Amino acid sequence: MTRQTERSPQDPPIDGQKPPEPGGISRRGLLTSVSLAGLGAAVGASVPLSSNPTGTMLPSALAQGAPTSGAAAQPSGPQPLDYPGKEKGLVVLGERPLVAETPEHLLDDETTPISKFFIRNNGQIPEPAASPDAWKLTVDGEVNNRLELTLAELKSRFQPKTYRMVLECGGNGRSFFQPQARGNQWTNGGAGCAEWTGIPLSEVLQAAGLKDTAKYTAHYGADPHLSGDTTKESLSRGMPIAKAMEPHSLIVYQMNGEPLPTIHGGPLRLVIPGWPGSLSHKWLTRITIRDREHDGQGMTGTSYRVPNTPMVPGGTADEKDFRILESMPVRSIITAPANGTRLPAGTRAVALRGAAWAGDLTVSRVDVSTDAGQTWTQATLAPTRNRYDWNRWTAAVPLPSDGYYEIWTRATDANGRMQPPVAHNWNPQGYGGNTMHRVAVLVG
Ligand SMILES: Nc1nc2c(c(=O)[nH]1)N[C@H]1C(S)=C(S)[C@@H](COP(=O)(O)O)O[C@H]1N2
Ligand SMILES: [Mo]
Repeated sequence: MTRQTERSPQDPPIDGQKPPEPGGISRRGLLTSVSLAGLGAAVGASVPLSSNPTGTMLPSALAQGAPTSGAAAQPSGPQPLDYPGKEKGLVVLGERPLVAETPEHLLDDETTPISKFFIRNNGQIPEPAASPDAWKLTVDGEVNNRLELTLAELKSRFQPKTYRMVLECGGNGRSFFQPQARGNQWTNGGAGCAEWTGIPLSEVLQAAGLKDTAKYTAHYGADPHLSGDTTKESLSRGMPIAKAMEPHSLIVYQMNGEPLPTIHGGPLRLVIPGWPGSLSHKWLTRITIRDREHDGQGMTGTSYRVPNTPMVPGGTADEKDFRILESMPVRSIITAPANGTRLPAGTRAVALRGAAWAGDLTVSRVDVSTDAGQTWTQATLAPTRNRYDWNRWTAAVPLPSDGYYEIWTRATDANGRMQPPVAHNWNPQGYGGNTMHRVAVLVG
């Protein structure tokens, strides 16, 4: 199949515009009547800093043109989300299918509330299930006992587990690739860390009895294809049996203690932590066990795949030389202060908060810099609850004078691999973009 699962033809055209900075300047009441002529045109009452400083090596304030006539000049690019139960601060990256990301400063909670959790669809959003407990899941293929379980049976037959775990879109960080890669232009907001309650997939597969020939899963859900064509899947990915059997791979029916909302795949979804979010199939109806790698929608071509041999950025891909993206790369974000924050004149230090995670790996350290990486300060990592939880981190950095600063963060994973300053290993659909996160602040 050639359809690109991280960008469908129905997506609005990418025009390179970045969302307006929804940051907390005016909300913080620090900047209600101050002129900011020296930094260019203002976006509303915010300091006119790029909401996406990492997209370029230019200083944040110069990284992109800001609208020239204040708050009324809405950029033609992504818009604030207006969706029931969701914060308006989420940013729409695509309307059909609906895709919205969470600006980094809205990921400041220990556990991401449902209202702030990013949304990624490849197809239509199904109607809410009339009676969730009657939802049916079929497990078939290379198994000894084909299972057909209702959600009620699933709950009564197996012991539930609750884990707080990061769910991250495979394309998170894509917007930092140059030239632009195909797909939704995620900054760092295609990720969140929620408490997921469900049944370990391993227990259900054990109950089904895996045959010796069982190699790979294939996932199917109830979301209709965007075109309405019932012979097409919106998405159908799969994983090696070993990943499916990991204790943290769950069939989930609760999010943050609430019944799983429809927009997040309710009543039933997979959560396969550490690997691209596309494995965490929503509105899950069937898992077929295969004797070979899956070839469904999103498994082939350059979808969720990265090149073995480094490509010329923007060049032609040799799809034969691509491998399936498995564990996601290490990433850290600054969740406070928000990009574009203005601090009172004379402020001489700023407390930072953030989060870091590393796919299947743990995070070994997080460092922050206020001088474009010339010097670094090590952040303090809070403990995680399990290997797929994120590390919250804190740090304090001095601000020697008034003026403009960029704060950079970089995390290093347990294998010693650190986030790069620029997106590395360009590929047509922009996977693995894990550049250091940068926020700009203005003192005085
Ligand atoms: N059935 C179905 N499941 C799906 C998708 C989809 O389009 N259809 N999108 C996947 C992708 S690409 C991601 S990143 C996650 C996003 O989950 P969320 O919308 O709950 O944040 O769901 C995955 N599960
Ligand atoms: Mo995704």
